Amino acid sequence: MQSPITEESNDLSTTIDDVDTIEIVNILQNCDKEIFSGWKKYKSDSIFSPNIIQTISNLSKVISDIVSSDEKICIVISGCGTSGRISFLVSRFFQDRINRDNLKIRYIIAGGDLALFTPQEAPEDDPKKGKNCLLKATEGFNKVIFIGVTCGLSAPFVAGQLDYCLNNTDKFIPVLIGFNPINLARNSKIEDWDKTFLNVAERMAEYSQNGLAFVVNPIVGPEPITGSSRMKSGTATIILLYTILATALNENNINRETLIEKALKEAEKANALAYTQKSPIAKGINICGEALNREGRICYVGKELVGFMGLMDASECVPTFGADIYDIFGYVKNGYKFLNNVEGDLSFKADISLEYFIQFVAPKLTAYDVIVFLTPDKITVNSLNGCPAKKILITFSKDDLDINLLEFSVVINLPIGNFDNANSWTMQLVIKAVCNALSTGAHIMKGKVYKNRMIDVRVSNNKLFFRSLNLIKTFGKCNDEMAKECLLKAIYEVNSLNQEILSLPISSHIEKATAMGKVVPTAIIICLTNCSSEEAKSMLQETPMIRHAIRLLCNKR
Ligand code: S6P
Repeated sequence: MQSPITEESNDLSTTIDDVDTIEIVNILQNCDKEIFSGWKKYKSDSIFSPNIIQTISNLSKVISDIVSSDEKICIVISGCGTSGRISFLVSRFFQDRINRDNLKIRYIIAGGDLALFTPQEAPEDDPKKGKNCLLKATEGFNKVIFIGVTCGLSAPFVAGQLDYCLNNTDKFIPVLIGFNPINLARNSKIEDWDKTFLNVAERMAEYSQNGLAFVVNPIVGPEPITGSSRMKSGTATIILLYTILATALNENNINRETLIEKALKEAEKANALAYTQKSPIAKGINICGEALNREGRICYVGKELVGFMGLMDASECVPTFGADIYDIFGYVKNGYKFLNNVEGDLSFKADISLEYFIQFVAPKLTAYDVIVFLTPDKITVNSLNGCPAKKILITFSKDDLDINLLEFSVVINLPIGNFDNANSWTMQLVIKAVCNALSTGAHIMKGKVYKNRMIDVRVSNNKLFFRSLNLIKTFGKCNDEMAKECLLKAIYEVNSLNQEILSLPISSHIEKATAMGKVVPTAIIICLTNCSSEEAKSMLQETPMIRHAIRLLCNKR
């Protein structure tokens, strides 16, 4: 059975754990290029393909017609994890830019607003919660355009929402954004629900024949770190959402397809712009990697939505690399006031403001830590003068900044000279590519990647449970049954599995595993050596670089 493209290993990145940091950046760039050029036999389904441009154009026209009526309209963008964060990002961007009283643009993120910057992976598995959030967000509107983002065509939370929309097409127009062909949508059982994602996706495709629904699913190729949809799929999501909404809400009477193509080309240019600075990015990866290896922290600081890109990048490292939440964290100027998020000020749970960072976090930083400045202003830079942490500056305007550049270990200066949309959404793409490179590269240096796999993935939802099984199968060189046995032994820290454990639903295994570290590496070692879970753990303690421990054992077999 073919695996979804978003879960395949990318041929271009199989050595990413074994090359120097410049080569890491080269690999990331080559993988990113596939977003625009398409991938293997799916080239005709690339983001630039006529059928995708046509679908975007049709959708944009439908949205444009609806929003120009007098009815109360809501556009809701929804997703889990990175897809939810991007839903927020895009809705927040348009919040300041629409001037129609009858139109609201809202976001939904599984797990609520805390998930905007901390990992909340489990709510992804709940279709009923998805539906309830949708009902709450759309109460009182006559017409709703619902855009559900799930890169892998897999999230039950989004499935529940799309399914509800399909049953209520008088009010809802459902749109599905993702990066697999429909037939590769997830077909596993969803607990306490009677459908799979594939069932919903097929129905979406059927309804799209009559214009009652839309499916926008270009193929962008596998991720550089297998399954890490925060990377290419996240970038492609940003591109699609902005292109759809910017063209739909554009009041000039310009040819729609021309506008769409122009937006896509600008996005391609923005992505390429990030990689014009390979050498400073590689240097930045070295600094961040060293910090993580010495138990230091990486702190992103910035303002506005570019600052939010730091929060987003940081939070994704927890499920992807098994990072601790404060290993890498982001702060944005004016915190929640700037975010203007639905749940309001959550600083009693986590303070994410730059002001808090300057006052309470920075004074405790040492030379082992790193501050990454995302297009900062002079005041921010100056207020952190003298802080012993290493500093990386990412800027579009080094020369206008009028600061002492000697304060910085690295300056990543991105020349935006000939951009139509400078400081607009395309600039978010540039920053995203650089942040993704820094955090991915640093975790590779920390040994959290083996070949191009995230071997320390946190087992925190159903998709990740099955991804973990695949990892154990691949590196433990075993069958499905054995992989599951080893995973459960690692989760329950036992040497044999009793009936009670075996009869528990997958959601219970996930609940137990979510708070635990190094579950997958432990399971791989159990599988490779037939040792006890305790022995596997002590082996990992002796060789903390997980990649080395696994490589050593794999080579022995
Ligand atoms: C991926 C990230 C995850 C995903 C989330 C939603 O790098 O760690 O949080 O965004 O699982 O995935 P999907 O396929 O529904 O967009």
